[in-house]
Amino acid sequence: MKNILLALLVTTGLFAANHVVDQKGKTFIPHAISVAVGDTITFKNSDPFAHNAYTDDEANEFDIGMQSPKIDVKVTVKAAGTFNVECAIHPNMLLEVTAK
Ligand SMILES: [Cu+2]
Repeated sequence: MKNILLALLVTTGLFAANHVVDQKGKTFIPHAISVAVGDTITFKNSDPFAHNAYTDDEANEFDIGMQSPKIDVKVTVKAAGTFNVECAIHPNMLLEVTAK
C-alpha cells in the first residue's frame, strides 16, 4: 500500500524538483544542469530584452516562444537523455541538460 501511494506521489509530481536557469548577459546561467525525469526547469529572463529557449530533442521537445524580461516560464523534463537547449534569438546561447 505504501509503495502504491509513493508511486502515485511521484507520478503526480509532488516529489519533482524545480531547477532555475537564468538568462543574463545573453548566457544561460548555469550553462549545464542535471535533472531527473519529471523535474521542471524554470527559465528566468534577467536581461532587459527578450529571450527564448527551445530544444529539438525529440523526447523532450519544447519551445517557450518569445520570453519578455522578468517573465518566468516553466517546462517539464519528460525523458532521460542529454540534450541542448538554445535561444532562437541569440544563437550563441547554449544550455546542456542531462536528465536521468
Ligand atoms: Cu536569448
